[in-house]
Amino acid sequence: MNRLKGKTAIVTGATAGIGYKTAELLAEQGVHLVITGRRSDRLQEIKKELESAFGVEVQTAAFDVRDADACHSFVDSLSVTIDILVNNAGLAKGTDPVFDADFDDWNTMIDTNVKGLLYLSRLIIPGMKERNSGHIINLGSTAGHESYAGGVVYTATKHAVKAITESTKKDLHGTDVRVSMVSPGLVETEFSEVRFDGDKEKAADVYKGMKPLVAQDIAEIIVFVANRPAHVNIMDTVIYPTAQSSATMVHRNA
Ligand code: NDP
Ligand code: 8X3
Repeated sequence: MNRLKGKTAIVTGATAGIGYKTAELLAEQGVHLVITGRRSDRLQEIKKELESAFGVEVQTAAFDVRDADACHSFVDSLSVTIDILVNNAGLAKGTDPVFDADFDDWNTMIDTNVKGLLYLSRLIIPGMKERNSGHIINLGSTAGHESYAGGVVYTATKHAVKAITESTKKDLHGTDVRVSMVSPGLVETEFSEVRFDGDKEKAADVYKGMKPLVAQDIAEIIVFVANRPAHVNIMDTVIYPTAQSSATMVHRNA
């Protein structure tokens, strides 16, 4: 049953990867969209593509979620009521150990994955609470359930997303606003290229000899989570590729 048709969702980080596929699959269900990211040309292309393929309304907003003023202006400028917020924008930077890592990389991850997600939650939830209706879906990670060497701050940010999701649910206790998290393992998107500053070879090595998840796998789960009946709140879903059993256990063909 499609319970999503006619609703409106914000998808942050919709210019690539999981966010882009989520926007597409939501549009396929008849959900109107507000898509965000920093690349305005990509947002315009995706708007045209989804509007013509699915006949939904797609608004775009190019801004950096690390910028609190930009988040305020974005939310102030919204002309539609938001039913679903998919807090997807996020990234990893580097795999250096704690004693050797770059402060800028740490700040980028914390400011994007934690503070950006918090800013948008803080600004969107009051309307949902007032209407006693809405759904926040945060992108966590298996890195929010398990720490690994070389991921000191990335894993910390995703552990933070888990804590934020659980606290947000409790802050909204007694309302009909739902709060969920989706926690994937290895998904082949632009993620590793961003992590390794555009080094395509290093990025490809992450998925070498194994079949990783693809954005569609996760987008389907986000749509499933969003499409549950109003009395069902999925708190978290942990999704590994079959070839992965933990951060370090990845079965690869020789
Ligand atoms: P991609 O790199 O493919 O996409 C990331 C998206 O986030 C892009 O649309 C990018 O848009 C946006 N983004 C990044 N930084 C900012 C910013 N400062 N302001 C606004 N938008 C931003 O990665 P994925 O699709 O893989 O990642 C999406 C989410 O899923 C992230 O939160 C990630 O941590 C999480 N995740 C990913 C996994 C994976 O293995 N790929 C596994 C588990 C979780 P733009 O560049 O246009 O700003
Ligand atoms: C992304 C998955 O294993 O690179 O969240 O941390 S991992």
